[in-house]
Amino acid sequence: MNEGRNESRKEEGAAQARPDRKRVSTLYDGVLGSDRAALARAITLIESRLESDIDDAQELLGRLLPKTGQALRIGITGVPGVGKSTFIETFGLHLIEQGHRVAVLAVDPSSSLSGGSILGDKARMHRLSQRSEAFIRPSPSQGSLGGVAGRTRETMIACETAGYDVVLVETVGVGQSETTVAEMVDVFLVLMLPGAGDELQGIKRGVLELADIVAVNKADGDNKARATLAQTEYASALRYMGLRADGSPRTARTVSALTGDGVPSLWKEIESYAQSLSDGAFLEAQRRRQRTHWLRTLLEEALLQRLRQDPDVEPRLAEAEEAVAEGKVTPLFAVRDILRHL
Ligand SMILES: Nc1nc2c(ncn2[C@@H]2O[C@H](COP(=O)(O)OP(=O)(O)O)[C@@H](O)[C@H]2O)c(=O)[nH]1
Ligand SMILES: [Mg+2]
Repeated sequence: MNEGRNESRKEEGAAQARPDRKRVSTLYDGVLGSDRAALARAITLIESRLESDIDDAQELLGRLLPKTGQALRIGITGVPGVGKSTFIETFGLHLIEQGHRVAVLAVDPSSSLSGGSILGDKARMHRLSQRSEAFIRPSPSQGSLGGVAGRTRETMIACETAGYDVVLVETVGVGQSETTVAEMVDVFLVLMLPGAGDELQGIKRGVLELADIVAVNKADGDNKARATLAQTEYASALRYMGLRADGSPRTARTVSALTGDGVPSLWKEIESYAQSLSDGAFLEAQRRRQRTHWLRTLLEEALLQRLRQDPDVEPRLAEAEEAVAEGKVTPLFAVRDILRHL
């Protein structure tokens, strides 16, 4: 494999030799040494689309990969305003109290659209961001990475090897992002607002199907009773949504990100679920399946890209479209013809 890469590099001519081993080694040592600045630079490299960076990033990830797998990966989703940022602050601080180191990654296509939301998030996670045991990486700017989650999986690898033993991946329930995130974490937590009646409708059912745990947030003050009612409704809805990876039922509970009520017991549940996953070898099975899924996703993306960039394909595609439109050939025939030339 490496030889193949060397060959293609030779063809590129006299540019800087890739991978740049010195740069990669410096980043590797920094990340393994839990140097935050090095971790941040490593992630920037991983997210880069510059051709010259991609080889270095792959080299770095290849070296880091064998050192991963120890962290617990938790996905957190919910509609804007449900309290994700507030929850992550409270939850993250609780985890640190318990002796953990926490990385927070955001897959949030909406926050890059409105600067306001990023500023709000910063304020809401202020105390967490001040802690040396926490590392918070805001979402990369939109469209810079391709795909819903861009390089979040790879970023997770870097965070784990830097010693963060709990990785929180935050996403907004928009489009496909929650499915993508559910495919890269061990435990998927869905935050809901009090007032289940309205929420059980529409697209949120789909989100519910991904949930290992539903937490109705804002269970404080006047909202408490409504939150408890919502919890009961979610609990009964979850009964029809199959079992978790270890065969246990999905659960619903209430929390208050504001007061911290319910946060310690939620963490206890996550811990015991994670324990059950690894005791029964379900964790490794799930991760194996997720890695395979990721391979296929990347392969599909890469194939599509090759198809779009292939200079032979474009004229053929135009011809094929014409022929298919006129009913001269079947679409299937045209597809096979194009693929033969790829
Ligand atoms: N009463 C109450 N308000 C909350 C709670 N969690 C978040 N909020 C408020 O809900 C609003 C949205 O919270 P935020 O964390 O930014 O939500 P996000 O958009 O999901 O990240 C803010 O005004 C928070 O102060 C909670 O547990 N109880
Ligand atoms: Mg937020």
